[in-house]
Amino acid sequence: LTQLADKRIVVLGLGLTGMSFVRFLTNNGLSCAVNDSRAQHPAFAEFAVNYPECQLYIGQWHREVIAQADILLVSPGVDITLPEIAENISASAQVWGDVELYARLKDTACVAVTGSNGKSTVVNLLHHIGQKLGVDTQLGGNVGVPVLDTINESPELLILELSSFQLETISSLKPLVASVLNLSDDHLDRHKTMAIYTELKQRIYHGAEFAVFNAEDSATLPTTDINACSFSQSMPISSAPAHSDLEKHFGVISHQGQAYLAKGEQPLIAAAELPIAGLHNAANCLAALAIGEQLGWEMVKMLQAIKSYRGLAHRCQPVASEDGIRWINDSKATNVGATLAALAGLAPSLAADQKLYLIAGGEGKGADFTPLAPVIAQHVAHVFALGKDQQQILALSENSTAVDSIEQAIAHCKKQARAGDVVMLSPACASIDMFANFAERGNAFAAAVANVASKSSEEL
Ligand code: UMA
Ligand code: ADP
Repeated sequence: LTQLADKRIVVLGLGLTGMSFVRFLTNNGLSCAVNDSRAQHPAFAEFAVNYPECQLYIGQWHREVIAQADILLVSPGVDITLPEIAENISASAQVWGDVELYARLKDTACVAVTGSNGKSTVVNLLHHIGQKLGVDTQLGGNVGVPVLDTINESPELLILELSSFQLETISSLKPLVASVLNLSDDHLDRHKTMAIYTELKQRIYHGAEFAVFNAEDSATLPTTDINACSFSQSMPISSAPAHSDLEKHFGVISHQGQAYLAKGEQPLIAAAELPIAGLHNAANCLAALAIGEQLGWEMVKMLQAIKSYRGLAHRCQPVASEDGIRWINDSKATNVGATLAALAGLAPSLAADQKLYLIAGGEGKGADFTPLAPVIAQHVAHVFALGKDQQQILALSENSTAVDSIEQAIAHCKKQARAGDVVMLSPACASIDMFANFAERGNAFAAAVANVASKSSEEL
């Protein structure tokens, strides 16, 4: 804590992370100034009552407040490259995110996982496996648990989900194992280019003892010299990937006429036995197994534990209904890569006469949607487009219709779809133009399905 004593500390952003900074500082007898660029929020009044020792500046980024900071503690959603922030940071100031501050204060054994998609699934799966094996694991980071809120606990292993936003302000973390699962276009409205986004994701390997990377995604290969092993979801992997060799490679092989997850040539578990469907989830399981093995976890026990994992809500999650239509909530698909994975994962389960309807659109974050066009042409009967970037979604297919709401999209789908068909919400976009978050969007989908499920097409 000597690093913080007698320093002028400024916290940027008053969301989950900002509040965790303030709680941590005040619990340790330190005060701070907080700057949030929103003009108003119910949290502000509450803050003034609960933390009278901290000053709150709102409505804009306050040049003089930022300029005075010896230590700037930054929330991940705050873009420190904005001129009104960057130009005012003193040359001698330290700029830390919450994970950086945690790593400077405590050296809890940890693993760190990033990637454009699959992070939450992999960290939750690792946590599940760890618990089944009797390891005292704890989740933290982008998964929704600010790490400073866990600083008084001492788990055997901290399992961190890290976003590119968080990696931007991390330099002291030393994970036992670090992994970049995959890289596709996301958050380019903030990071501007894929090169910058990739460089930020690669930072997870700095300071790590071991890397687990995706052999089918060259941008995930560590650019630093580090011991590593790889995983991949398609078979066969023809040549040993760099940094690794086939014996250490976690992939999918054909065994007794079935697809099996395997380590090298050694079959581990039939893909059909996995509790979460789709090839992308096979990749997530392989990544978790590779990470777990590196931690010294016993393979047989891990395979047993995987079977009792239940997937997370809003990720290719079936919504119960009695009308025979397969309604699927993939609201967490907030970028193009996730929707591509969901379509590719679902398509093999469709019979020739079964149709797939897609509901997509929202805040596109500056993404290039065109990779979706050929996949939609191949697998999707009709697209219903909504939200801020609706026009870009409509442009992907001639078989598309603009809708104003999820409810309207579902009413259209209910009229067109027959028993056995699939209707999937997989937006390829963030939800913030229409909803508080992806969970609220997924819940709206499930509620609308429940509402129309019992109605006949004529009643709609
Ligand atoms: N703020 C401003 N001006 C800005 C941006 C933000 O004043 O320009 C303020 C806002 O008032 C906001 C506050 O800063 O309420 C804090 O915002 P934040 O956006 O950093 O959000 P937190 O509530 O601290 O939550 C963050 C992560 N959010 C983001 O990175 C956007 C959460 O990930 C994470 O779970 C949490 O820290 C704990 O680590 C969410 C997320 O959407 C799930 N992550 C992105 C993703 O997964 O794609 C990266
Ligand atoms: P993240 O935490 O990185 O957003 P999630 O596990 O929450 O990842 O999954 C987000 C979305 O990405 C879901 O819609 C899911 O279907 C899709 N997805 C999950 N794993 C992968 C993967 N390995 N590759 C591509 N898409 C994936």
